Amino acid sequence: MSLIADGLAENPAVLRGDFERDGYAVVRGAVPATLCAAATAAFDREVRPDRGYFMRHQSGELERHVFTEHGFMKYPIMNVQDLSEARFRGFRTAALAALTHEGVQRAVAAILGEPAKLIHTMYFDGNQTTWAHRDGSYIDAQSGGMIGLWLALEDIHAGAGRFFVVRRSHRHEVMGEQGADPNGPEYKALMAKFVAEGPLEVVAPALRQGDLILWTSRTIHGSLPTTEPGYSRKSFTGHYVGASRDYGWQVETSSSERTMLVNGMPVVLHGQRNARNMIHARFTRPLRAALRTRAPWLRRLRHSLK
Ligand SMILES: O=C(O)CCC(=O)C(=O)O
Repeated sequence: MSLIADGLAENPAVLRGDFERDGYAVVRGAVPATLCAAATAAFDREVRPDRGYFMRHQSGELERHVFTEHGFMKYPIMNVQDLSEARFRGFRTAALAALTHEGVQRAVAAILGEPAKLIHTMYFDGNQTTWAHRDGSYIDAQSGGMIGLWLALEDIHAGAGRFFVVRRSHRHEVMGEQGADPNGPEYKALMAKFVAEGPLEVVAPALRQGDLILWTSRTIHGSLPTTEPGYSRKSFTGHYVGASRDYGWQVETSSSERTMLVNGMPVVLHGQRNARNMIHARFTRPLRAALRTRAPWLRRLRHSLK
């Protein structure tokens, strides 16, 4: 396993070497505990009690919170940078401060070879048991090279459903994955089989508050099933590309180019896409459902008018 303890600033070449060889690396204590705690406290204060709609990673739709039996938000929020500043100011500010913190910037720049741009984010509280996947099947820098980063906001308990990577999978093809829909059951089954049956090692490092794990856009990763549901896995994910690079979606038709600067780092805003999804979740979907429900009544009415 690639472990870099504190010596990162002095030795970015070691980090880059480990990352390129294994497809991932761990950086200890990159973000101060106070900032991690501020983010989770702001989540509890502003976001957890909110009954509105949030963009979700699993469905790609705006949905209300679903809570686990222990009261953790089950499905992560996608793109915290797009949250309303008026309603979630404390959480959004702390989230972006953490994901653009100097310790994060140094780690991603060491790997990218240039300062980074943050293109996609997530916040985790409970565990959705994320299916094994390569990020590059969904989103990547043009011609590859995006980095994923998971920041532990608390000490992550072994039973909470730790983040895992498949070591050296970035250089390994999975038979049948080419052309499979990354949101479809075939892709997910192929990846799950590959994780379960090898031949590569699955690694789920113990991460403490403020630690990072970074991985390539081709490294297969996900989250282990939760075995002790009383533990949360509070964390952020950030996906970064070199600031001079464009990015693109494999699963979307267009990519936002709108950015804001946080701690000097460009952060991509996906708000318009959210607005479309909001209209869909609040109006189109319920209207379609209502029309479906009323269809027999409409049919009867039409029939009696004939
Ligand atoms: O922590 C998780 O559940 C998975 C996160 C992930 O897949 C990602 O950030 O790309």
